[in-house]
Amino acid sequence: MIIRKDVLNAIKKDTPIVALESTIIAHGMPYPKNVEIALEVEEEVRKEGAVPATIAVIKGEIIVGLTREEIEYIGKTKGVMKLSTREISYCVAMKKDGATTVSATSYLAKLAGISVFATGGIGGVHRGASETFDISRDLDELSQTNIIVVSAGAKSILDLPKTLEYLETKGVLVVGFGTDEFPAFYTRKSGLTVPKVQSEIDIARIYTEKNKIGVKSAILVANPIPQEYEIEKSIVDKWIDQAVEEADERGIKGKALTPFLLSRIVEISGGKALSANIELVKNNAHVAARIAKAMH
Ligand code: PSU
Ligand code: MN
Repeated sequence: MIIRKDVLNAIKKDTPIVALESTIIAHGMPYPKNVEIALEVEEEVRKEGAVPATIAVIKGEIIVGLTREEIEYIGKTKGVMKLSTREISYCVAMKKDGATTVSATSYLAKLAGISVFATGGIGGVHRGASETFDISRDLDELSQTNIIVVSAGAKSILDLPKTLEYLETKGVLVVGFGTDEFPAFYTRKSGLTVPKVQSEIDIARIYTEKNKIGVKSAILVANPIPQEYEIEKSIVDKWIDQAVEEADERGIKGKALTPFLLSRIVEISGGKALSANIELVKNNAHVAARIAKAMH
């Protein structure tokens, strides 16, 4: 594993670091906007005085703290693998390029000694999972990895009630950042209740208590999209229902399903979904950096 110098320094000195994923770059947003956003998200972390560490595999090397050029490479190269935890070793041994999902990023961040990670939305239990068994590796990885993940909840491309049930079964604490409602990515509301925290200090304290009693699972911080960028639920539901229906008709499943849905939603929305996505990811990076600071 290559840990870049600024990240390694921060790990050694125990100063704030925020891990960032790369699937959102390679498979979550279109080029060149994806690269622009990835760099802006890193800037958001730096502004708060924390060090960003974007993680990916390039030509078989695990890299923690991609350079600008490497972010560009992951953002525009065709055929970059989408890595959940199980594929990391395959990608490394076969000397391929891979973008890390929430599961692989959590795993590698923790391995490097990083405890805070910001993303957009996590994977979860897909609609129709009782037939397809499609439950993202993200959920089980969070149950095994002692890390704090900041996300804007999850998109309703997933079955959100089942996703929360599964997280409970797997022992993952979900808290709402300034809210007692689990946010649904583009919208602040889902109708599902979660325990509320007021600030980054609360998160740091929960993490400390969790470690004192030896609970090893992650804390999922559900951070709603800022009000001014929120999209009305009835509009979002239409985009998502159409995308899910198209995936069904075209028989898209497994690993390809989430990337297909993400890109179709951006297209169907005429780019509106992308703008909201950008804002919520930046907001998550900002909150994650503040949590990382509160832990020191
Ligand atoms: N959901 C989003 N945006 C994303 C993803 C999910 O709203 O970018 C990405 C993340 O990298 C997540 C992965 O970890 O998709 C989950 O993929 P799957 O559903 O195949 O497990
Ligand atoms: Mn899946």
